[in-house]
Amino acid sequence: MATHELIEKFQQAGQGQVFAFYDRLDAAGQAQLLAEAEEIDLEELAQLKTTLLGKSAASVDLGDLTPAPYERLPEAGGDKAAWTAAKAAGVEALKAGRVAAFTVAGGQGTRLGYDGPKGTFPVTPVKQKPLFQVFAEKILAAGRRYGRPLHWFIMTSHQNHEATEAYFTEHGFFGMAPHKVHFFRQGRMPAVDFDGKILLETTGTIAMSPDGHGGSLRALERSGALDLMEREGIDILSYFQVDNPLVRCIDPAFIGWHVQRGPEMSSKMVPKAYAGEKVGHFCEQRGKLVVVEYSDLPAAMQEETDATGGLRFIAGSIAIHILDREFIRRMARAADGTEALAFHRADKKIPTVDAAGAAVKPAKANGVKFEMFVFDALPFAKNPVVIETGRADDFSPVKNAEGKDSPQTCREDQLRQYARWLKSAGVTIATDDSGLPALNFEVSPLFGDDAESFAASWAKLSPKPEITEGFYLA
Ligand code: UD2
Repeated sequence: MATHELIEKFQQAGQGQVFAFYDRLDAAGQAQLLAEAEEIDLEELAQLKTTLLGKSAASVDLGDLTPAPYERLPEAGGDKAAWTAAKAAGVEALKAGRVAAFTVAGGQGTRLGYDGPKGTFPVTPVKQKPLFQVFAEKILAAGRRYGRPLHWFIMTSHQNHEATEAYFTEHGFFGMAPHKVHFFRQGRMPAVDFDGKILLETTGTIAMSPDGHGGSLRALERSGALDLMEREGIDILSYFQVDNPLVRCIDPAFIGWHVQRGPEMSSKMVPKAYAGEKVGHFCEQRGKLVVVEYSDLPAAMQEETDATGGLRFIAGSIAIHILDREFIRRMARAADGTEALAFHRADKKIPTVDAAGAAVKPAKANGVKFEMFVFDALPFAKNPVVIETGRADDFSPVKNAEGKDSPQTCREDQLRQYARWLKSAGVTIATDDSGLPALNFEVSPLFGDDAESFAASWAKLSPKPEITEGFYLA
């Protein structure tokens, strides 16, 4: 679009303030501002002004919510035969090369006090492998097991895209074939003030921020990832977050449940550990599956108990999903808004400039950021299925520098897992009551990434090694 047309479009939309200082910028500055402006969908923004800005920040529809049904694990009373059949179906899909891994890695390690793409944060007990390496080795292991090396899609953000790519190059893609690892950037949304006016961050830049992990659906389409999947015969995307090294990146039983039910999106749940745990809640609402975020579900509902005394809204979302390729495409293209993911608003302190162009550091929230959440696609999916997973073998995120969900809790959960694997392979190892071994050691996912594969590799070792402090099993 020609420069004057673009500026005029903004003026007509009541957003002319974006170019208030345009004449003061040098040519490069002008070009940058124009490029940012071009990213903005003014119609979408105008819609958000009517739909979201009128409401208070926390107005989420809580009507008619009931707990969502889910498939229980066999050990929790689920149908063992159904789980066995699901696993077999998942293995089939993997052997047929229908599956790819997908990580949303747009976030930085801000809460961790870590400066850099979160996937580069070191997490394992001995080798201090970064999150990305743990996933790469799990994906490699699955490729070897099923005879079909997997593709891995990684969504980055503007902030960390170059750094992420450089990191993989520097580390030889952690053993993966570079042509199987695909990086693409997520989209951005402008921040607006409470009247819906786009905020400038500086006189020459717009206050832009990532559009949330829900933006992954659009970004998968826009980047050509869906077309690449189609060319490669991949129709199943295994979705997980960058912060959780315990995740089974490729879980045949989960894939099988998805395949057998023929749904468009599937999710894993864990029974919440305590009422206030910071996870989303799987609920049903007027016949649809929905996730209600912890920050949106009133404490009274989070604490509600059922007839057995357990939490009524027990099903916690740990952000592990499976998505069907064509479902993603449909959601990404839903331009008429009927099936498009809704935006959530977050009121924030957004650094900006005043009418004279001087920097303003607001002391209280002065505007709104917009984000989409991937789980908001669930109500649009046909026959979505939620399955239970064992927390100890699927979920231990690194989110905070200390306390809950910290590098320490995550390291301990990895050690407990190794100890359980050793135990089930017949090796005795001293642990405390929580199953935490006294020794610090590490198992590479390439040696074993679940009890079964661990036991198989262990059986082949002769002589058996002694597990000592700092031992690494690779
Ligand atoms: C998320 C879920 C929560 C629970 C929890 C489990 C939301 C809103 N909440 O909480 O219900 O499942 O995870 O750990 O999702 N990301 C991007 N781009 C963005 C924003 C996020 O790629 O624009 C990625 C980020 O890199 C990370 C993931 O999404 O991998 C989760 O982001 P978060 O840390 O904001 O989510 P959190 O911990 O609040």
